[in-house]
Amino acid sequence: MKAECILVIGANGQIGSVLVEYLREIYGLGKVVATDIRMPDYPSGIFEQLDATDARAMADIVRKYSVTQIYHLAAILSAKGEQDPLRTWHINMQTYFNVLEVARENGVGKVFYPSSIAVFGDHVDDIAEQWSYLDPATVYGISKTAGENWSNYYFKRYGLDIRSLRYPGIIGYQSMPGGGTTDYAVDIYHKAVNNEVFECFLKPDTTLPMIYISDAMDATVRLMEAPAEKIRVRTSYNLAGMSFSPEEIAASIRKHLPDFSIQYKPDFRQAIADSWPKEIDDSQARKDWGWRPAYSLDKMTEEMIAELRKKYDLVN
Ligand code: AKB
Repeated sequence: MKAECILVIGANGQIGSVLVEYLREIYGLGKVVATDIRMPDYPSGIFEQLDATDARAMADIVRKYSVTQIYHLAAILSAKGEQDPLRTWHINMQTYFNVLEVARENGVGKVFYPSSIAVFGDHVDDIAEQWSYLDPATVYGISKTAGENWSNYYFKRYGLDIRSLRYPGIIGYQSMPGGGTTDYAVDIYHKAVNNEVFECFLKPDTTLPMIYISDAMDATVRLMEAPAEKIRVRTSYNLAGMSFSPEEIAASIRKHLPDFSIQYKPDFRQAIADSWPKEIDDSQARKDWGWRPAYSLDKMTEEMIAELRKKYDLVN
């Protein structure tokens, strides 16, 4: 059996920084090559600086380490992407085309492509089904929809084993998100444990699909480890953890921190959130490769508060 060597692109981001550690625990420290355009604050394990728009540099790293799997996490997210739509399209698509071509030309066995609930738009009411219509409202969502279709094309045309999840908003204590519409649901915990008032950029009743980071890591590796014949969706799988609104997460936090206070000041991100579904039907993922989330809102809140208290040294 060929030994795995995994390349993670965008390793310093919200998902990447946690995923690299998770993969190293599973496959071994020397088997995961972390790359990012920025140097990490605290390098550990193998790290290479990589601008993923540079296909030649990416190919050099793939050959240097005999890479067998690529997790491509670099992207500009929904809210930040709206500031410069053409640049967002360029970065999100060029980096993915490079991954697809480098993987194809160098015999990389598997590719992970993160898609998003941002692929859904106004034609989905409250619940997004696996095969709901995709009419994204943001350039980030348009790029993810295109990426899903390119994944399917490379699978069908070249047999490249690409697997993908439509991530909801991801919430974790280890790292901060940047440039997303669901970011409020991470920031709120940081403000709460530090006894600060939280100013929310969404309205109180804006329900969005979310997932706890441990569930997101489990889903990602479970999908990548599933036998190829179980993977029946080659665009991207719907993935759900939980759904809640700002007023519901605030109520969950108040069970631990009764004085927590939230104020609402909706901005341009409200329109993005309004274009997304409230809930995701992930029954196809459950059926095909046995996906089950472990975290509810309250279970996540308990862990987030405990971990952030440790992080901020607020244990007693
Ligand atoms: C965002 O808010 O842009 C991301 C996403 C849902 O893909 N977290």
